[in-house]
Amino acid sequence: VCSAGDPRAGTVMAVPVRELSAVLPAHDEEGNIERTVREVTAALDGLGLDRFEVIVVDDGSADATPALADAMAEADPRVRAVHHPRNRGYGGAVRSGFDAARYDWVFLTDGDGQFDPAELAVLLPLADEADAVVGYRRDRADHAGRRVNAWLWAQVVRLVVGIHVRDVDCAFKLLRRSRLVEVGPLEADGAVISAELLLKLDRAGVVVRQVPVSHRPRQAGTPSGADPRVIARAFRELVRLRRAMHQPATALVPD
Ligand SMILES: Nc1nc2c(ncn2[C@@H]2O[C@H](COP(=O)(O)OP(=O)(O)OP(=O)(O)O)[C@@H](O)[C@H]2O)c(=O)[nH]1
Ligand SMILES: [Mg+2]
Repeated sequence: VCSAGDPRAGTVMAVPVRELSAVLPAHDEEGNIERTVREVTAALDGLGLDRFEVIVVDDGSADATPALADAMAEADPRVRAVHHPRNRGYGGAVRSGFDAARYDWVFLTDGDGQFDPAELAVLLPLADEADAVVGYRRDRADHAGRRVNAWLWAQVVRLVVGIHVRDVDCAFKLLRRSRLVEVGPLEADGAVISAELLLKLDRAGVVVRQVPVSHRPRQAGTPSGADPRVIARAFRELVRLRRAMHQPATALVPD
């Protein structure tokens, strides 16, 4: 099979992405992070980019993740490690990854290896027509309970802030960095960051393309999406986001 990133496909010249910063949030991912970084690096290597970097955002991990991230950064100059002294949450990790990114395009994916970075080749050519190319999970490789939770959450997000993207929380996003800078600082520390990001991009008029991607089971570690504190924070931040997004609009309505 010839993918868009494959020189045999003859489309490499058409790909507008020449340099890319991959951002990988990682909280206690000692069982996954090395494999994930290796896979991401190999995938990016195969795309014929001019330059790239892989940024591991260790979000105050209590396991071997920080040491592994440092060792990989030491061994490969294209890998960088960013550390949070304390755990800040998924949104905090995404934000510091975005801040650390130096190249024109940012590829956000999870440090737990649930996505296949080779599929970035499918997203890249679409960057020609959209400044945000985001994945949606064709089939979620999660347990039924987790899937129900995720579905409910997606409905709540849709109702509360009105986002019409198929899979808001899919951690497979290619974004033009200048548009990230343009939308201004993101504020959520938790899972709401994904909704905040898409909402702000939409308000800024950024064209978003959606692409089906695969999703693989977690190989090691435990999912934290169902942690009651994570959920409580998500709801708090969702309400805050709604307020923030609706205020300017109502203020502009002439009386
Ligand atoms: N949950 C969580 N994840 C974090 C945090 N900081 C960074 N991450 C990373 O964010 C990514 C997504 O978290 P996951 O717990 O895998 O969430 P998920 O993929 O929606 O669900 P599961 O994989 O089923 O847990 C992973 O790579 C985590 O390591 C944090 O404070 N909480
Ligand atoms: Mg995961």
